[in-house]
Amino acid sequence: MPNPLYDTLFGQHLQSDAVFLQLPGGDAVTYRSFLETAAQYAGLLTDMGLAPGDRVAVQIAKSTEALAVYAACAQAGLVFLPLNTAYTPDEVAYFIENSGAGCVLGDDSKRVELAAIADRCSARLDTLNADGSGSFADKAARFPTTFETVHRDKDDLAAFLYTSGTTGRSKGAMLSQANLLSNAQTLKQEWCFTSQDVLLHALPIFHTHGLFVATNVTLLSGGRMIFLPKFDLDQMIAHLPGATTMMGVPTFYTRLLGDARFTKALTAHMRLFVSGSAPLLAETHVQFKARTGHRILERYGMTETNMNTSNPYDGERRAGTVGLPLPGVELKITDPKTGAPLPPGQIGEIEVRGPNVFQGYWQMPEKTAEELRADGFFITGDLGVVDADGYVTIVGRNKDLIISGGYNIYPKEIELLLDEQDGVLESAVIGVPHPDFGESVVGVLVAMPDQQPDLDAISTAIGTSLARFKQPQKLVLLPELPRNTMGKVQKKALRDQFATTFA
Ligand code: MCA
Ligand code: AMP
Repeated sequence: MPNPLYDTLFGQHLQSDAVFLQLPGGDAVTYRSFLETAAQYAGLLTDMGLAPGDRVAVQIAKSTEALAVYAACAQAGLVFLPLNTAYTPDEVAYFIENSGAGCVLGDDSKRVELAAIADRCSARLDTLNADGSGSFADKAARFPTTFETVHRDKDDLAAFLYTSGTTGRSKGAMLSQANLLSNAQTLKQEWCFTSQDVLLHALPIFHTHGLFVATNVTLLSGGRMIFLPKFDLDQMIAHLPGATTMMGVPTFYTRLLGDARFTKALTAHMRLFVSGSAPLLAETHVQFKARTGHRILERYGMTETNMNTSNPYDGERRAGTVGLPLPGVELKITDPKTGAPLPPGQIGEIEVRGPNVFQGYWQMPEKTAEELRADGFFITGDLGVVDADGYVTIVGRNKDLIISGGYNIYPKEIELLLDEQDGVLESAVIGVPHPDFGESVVGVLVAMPDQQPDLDAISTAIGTSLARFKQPQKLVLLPELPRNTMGKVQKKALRDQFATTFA
């Protein structure tokens, strides 16, 4: 039965004995064996009573099996909802509750906490560990290695990815089959991927970059991935000779450049290096070219839109720009106050429209209406400018967002927790330059009158509710927060004051 996402990305490889995943220990997983595992998972998920459109929340370490859950959801018509493995139980509870997930898959080490959440939300819980063991794998082993693909339409939902908000809680971005497929097809074409490609994959697979960009493009091309559990410098250096392409966040590139083993000879055979998720400094682009002879191809995207722009494969890759709108993507720069289009050369808010743009936020029609215009343009919250040749440069953000090592951090979420701590009157959370992560988090606190908040105790206290990467690397006390005449906290002044904290 037709199911565009499954058929196009996965189904075409059902009989293929080509290698899909090359694991660091030396094992190789063929397309056929990967899809047999996925079919068993699809059989089990369906047998558990999950029906097309139901959500499957997954907080498991990067592994062949974790990726097979994605394929299984596509085949069974379920909505895949991957979660950062760094999220604390408090954070996970919200996603499960908000999405109404019918099933939760987690690591055995988190079983107790997840069981309490699943119980409360009437969701089924099973475990799946990085080594492929767990109750889910045990049960799935009894299911056939073939599964009759569930009929789905291109406009049916395929995945939810949660993205934080400037105010309030995280929002579930609803992505349809067509959203994912159209972008994968465009990127394969634009970046010239073929079945001969071997992608060095060290990104997490719970976000757009590692899952929908890197993995979907490889699947569509029938290529192979060297599938590393995470970014590790020694592993990257060891596996680069076997790769043809690599995708990473800027931290990957600065870390590689910081290692003397990363040489022109090591990368001479490479076809393409892609960077995104956070700004790549022009300086990094230039250093990379000088060291390796390669020009990193920078592109720009979002959870809600997948990829919007890309520097050209053939043609000039301009340092400091995110390139040109991808085919099929309309991009305009608008006045943030009025929404009126601005001419080339003027800075404004970036808006995009195209088959890549998501379907809205799950059960949040007001939030959706605030960011997705009735005419289909999505207001990105990024500030940019388009030059005479059509190249887009991102010059800042109209949203209060910190990007650390490619992970998004919304200050409001941290400020709400800091404000609750003993002796704290108010707080402001800012991102300041960091040599490794690009930006890092500083929490600025104001004490209640005659109180002396214990900064170490506060760090520990917020640590139980916030993923490690969101926790401020530094907390400081100020007598008061700088405010403008309207009483609004001047975060720019704070960013300037603390700019050299991690220099
Ligand atoms: C780890 N830590 C971090 C981060 N990652 N802190 C701040 N920001 C981070 N990104 C913490 C760890 O918990 C640890 O804490 C300490 O920093 C040192 O860890 P380290 O070993 O250095 O980190 P790592 O494991 O090497 O990870 C760094 C990383 C990783 C490789 C940059 O964060 C990563 O893979 N980032 C990619 C994120 C990504 O895929 N983003 C795409 C989003 P402690 O030692 O104190 O416990 S999709 C997106 O943005 C859009 C759609 C797009 O355009 O792609
Ligand atoms: P996310 O919410 O994780 O999808 O992050 C999307 C945000 O990451 C965008 O709105 C941008 O602010 C930022 N981003 C992604 N790619 C780039 C890039 N190449 N340069 C600058 N910022 C980027």
